[in-house]
Amino acid sequence: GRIVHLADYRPTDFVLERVDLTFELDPTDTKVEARLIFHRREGVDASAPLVLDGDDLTMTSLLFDQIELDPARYTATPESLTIRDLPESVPFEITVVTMINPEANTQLMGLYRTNGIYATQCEAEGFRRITYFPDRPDVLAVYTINIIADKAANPLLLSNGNFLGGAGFGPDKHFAAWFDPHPKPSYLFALVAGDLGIVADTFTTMSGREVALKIYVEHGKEPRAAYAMDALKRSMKWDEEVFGREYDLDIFMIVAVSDFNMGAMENKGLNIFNDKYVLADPETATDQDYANIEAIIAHEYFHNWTGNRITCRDWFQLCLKEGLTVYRDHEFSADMRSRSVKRIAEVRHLRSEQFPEDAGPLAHPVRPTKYREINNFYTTTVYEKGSEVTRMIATILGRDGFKKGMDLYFERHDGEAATVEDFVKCFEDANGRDLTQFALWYHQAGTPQITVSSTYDSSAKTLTLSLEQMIPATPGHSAKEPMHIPLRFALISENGAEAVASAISGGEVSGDVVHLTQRAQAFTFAGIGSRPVVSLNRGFSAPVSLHFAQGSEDLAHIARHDSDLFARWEAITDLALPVLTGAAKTAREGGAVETSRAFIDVLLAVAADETLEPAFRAQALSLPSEADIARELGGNNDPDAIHAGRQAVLSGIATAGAGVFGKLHAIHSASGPFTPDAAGAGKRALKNIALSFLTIAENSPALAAAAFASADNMTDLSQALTILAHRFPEAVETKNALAAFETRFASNALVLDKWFSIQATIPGAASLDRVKVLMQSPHFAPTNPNRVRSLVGTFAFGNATGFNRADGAAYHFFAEQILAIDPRNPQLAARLLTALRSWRLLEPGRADKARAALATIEASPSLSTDVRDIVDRVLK
Ligand code: HT7
Ligand code: ZN
Repeated sequence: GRIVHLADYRPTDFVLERVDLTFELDPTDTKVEARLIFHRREGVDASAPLVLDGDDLTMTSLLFDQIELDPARYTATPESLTIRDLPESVPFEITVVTMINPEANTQLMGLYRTNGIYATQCEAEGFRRITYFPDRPDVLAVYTINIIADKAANPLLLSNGNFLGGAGFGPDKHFAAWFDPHPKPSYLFALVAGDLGIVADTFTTMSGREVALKIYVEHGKEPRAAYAMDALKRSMKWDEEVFGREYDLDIFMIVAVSDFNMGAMENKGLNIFNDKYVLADPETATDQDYANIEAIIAHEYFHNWTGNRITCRDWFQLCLKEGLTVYRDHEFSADMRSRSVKRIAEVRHLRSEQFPEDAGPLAHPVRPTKYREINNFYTTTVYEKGSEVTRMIATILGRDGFKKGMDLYFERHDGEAATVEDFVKCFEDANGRDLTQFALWYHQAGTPQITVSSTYDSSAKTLTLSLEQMIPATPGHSAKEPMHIPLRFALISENGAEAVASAISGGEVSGDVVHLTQRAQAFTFAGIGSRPVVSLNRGFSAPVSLHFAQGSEDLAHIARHDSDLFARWEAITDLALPVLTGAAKTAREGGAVETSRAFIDVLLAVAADETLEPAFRAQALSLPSEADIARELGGNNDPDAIHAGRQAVLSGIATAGAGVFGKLHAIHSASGPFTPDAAGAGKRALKNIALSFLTIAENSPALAAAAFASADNMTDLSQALTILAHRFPEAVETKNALAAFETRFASNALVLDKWFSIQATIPGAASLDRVKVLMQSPHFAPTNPNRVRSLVGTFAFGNATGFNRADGAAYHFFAEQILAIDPRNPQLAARLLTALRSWRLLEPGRADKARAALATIEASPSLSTDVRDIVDRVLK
């Protein structure tokens, strides 16, 4: 594929006025008739042809104003339809018929079949696999959809908008018509047909309109959609209360399907979901599943305003809808749950996924300027860093200023396809603030590195905070400008109180935010009676790495006293990292790891502190991951040593804290009936991490086996199984538990995904053979993305010692898998392949073997554009 550049953007030559589509559904021979009304845009040359996009299309008929078009006037290929000699100014109608084969569509883009259900996925460029079309997000039109299908097999015929009507159609068929009054781009088109169960409810909007809510799932699974429905109603209410946004159709539908490339899709009025993010009950869903469902239901619903009503001018603007909508779903979850605990989870995710992306060969700005395959830009940088950039706007402008900017954005751009510049301008105009420097966050890739030092002058009673920023070089961009970095801070005095300080020099300080805008700045604060401890980047106000040589006593002080729980967790992390990197080095040298008593004391004090919410204590006890340690070490990494060092630290904590963990486990084991809310989840998290430490201390599978036997919910059951499998892979208790789990959930593919993942992440070199055996399981299906991700994906992304086994065998296996998946589903293959993006951080032996595996992929003559794009960039 050729490279697309932002700089080449220009509007279409023809304006699309209306779209009428008629589908005659058939598993292998679906007929699509598209009637499109266009007119030439003012000022466009009268000789310019109409060029429509296609992908793998077969055209059987083409009419111009209802009359067959002379073949001399058009050129049709599977990839495009060009029509010449068109009217200079009057509107005209094109009627094009294409034939498509949903059954053969394994890419899951366009119209496909999954378990007997017809479903579509059109973002980003799937609509062109259905019919010839100006398939780009700045072409907005009103759609009418007619669906004709066999009645017995497809009692449901769904599309976007409001239902117009339906009737019988011949002896065995019926039809339905849908009309969506809101102009939309083609990527938001959706069609679903088939036989599904329905969960129905209603929502009354703030202006008193009643909206029908429907969630469609496989028959028999209706009870498992109750939580999703509840999350949907809460999302609708929250968007009214917090953003003033009301729903705008008579019906809102969600369809759950089992073959899906991503989490879900925000099609107007007809969201389509990976069933993993709809179905839940205590027996089959973990607390994490519940939290994910709540977040993704909200995310897709919120797109109705941020993405659908206001969409993107082009795909370079993807963060305009994604970053903003992630920010909105983060805020929603923070309001539904514990704000600090939610923030900790967000930052863990950002650091483990986005920071490595931003530091490696796939780094790109939040608003990229070129791409070869747009599917590869649905990245954690666009989504999560994009959300952090939105959050910083709110931090800089304050709650009210942010709200004013958002209101202006909705008012000014409703019904339009907008750009990042349009978005930023709304905040500037609504607040009278220049955000030019701030906007660099959209344009400069790389995680800013901030070096910090502080000096206290006891005679002048001043504190000086010196900050220096460095933005690392990223592919294609080495010289970077200093950015506007808003850092929340507090000065904490000896007794734990927050000192009131006034900034006297150095730059802008507004409230509790220091604005770092120059390469180096020193801020001085006056009126400080004794040396304070600096708590910086509270709440993770900026997505940066801080290099602050803070003594461990200061960190322990923050960990014990900061009123911001996020900052306390961060201080614990900062205490843990040197312990863990030190342990990895010691383990690599073959030495005996000793864990600092001071660190253990801080950790156990937090664990035992009954004034703190259980979910927070569980987070504090979940030490930085092996990937976090690898990132901190920064190169020449040996995953086995990192693992061994971390295990030794865990043992040290387990032994010293056995008493504390015993109590926590006992208290929270008797915590009453299951509720999926945050409070219940927090107690389970604390109990289960206590169980894992107790198991380490006792070095016996007995406790976990007992927990497995008595669990009354999937969180406890899967945690117990994980502890057994990861600690005692060969124990009879583990074998029995794995077999019992498999038998009990044999008919529930989503639960078996957990069974695959738990086994795929058993540490050590032997896991490769385990994964190979599991691929032969009757429960595994190489064509289903959830199965592939839970087994191959979890192994590659989540099993550092297994995937990086020293002989390189797992890289070789992985390359084979990528080459096998690619012809079927390029999007899935390309996404999995990013597991190798940080290969350069490995020690030379492993790095060479990883490079060789990448080279075999690169040498394949028939790669998809998706995989070719990733492998080329990762090797460059
Ligand atoms: N806007 C959607 C992103 C998306 C997608 C979803 C499913 C399959 C393929 C896809 N390509 C892009 C999901 C979202 O961010 O809400
Ligand atoms: Zn989204």
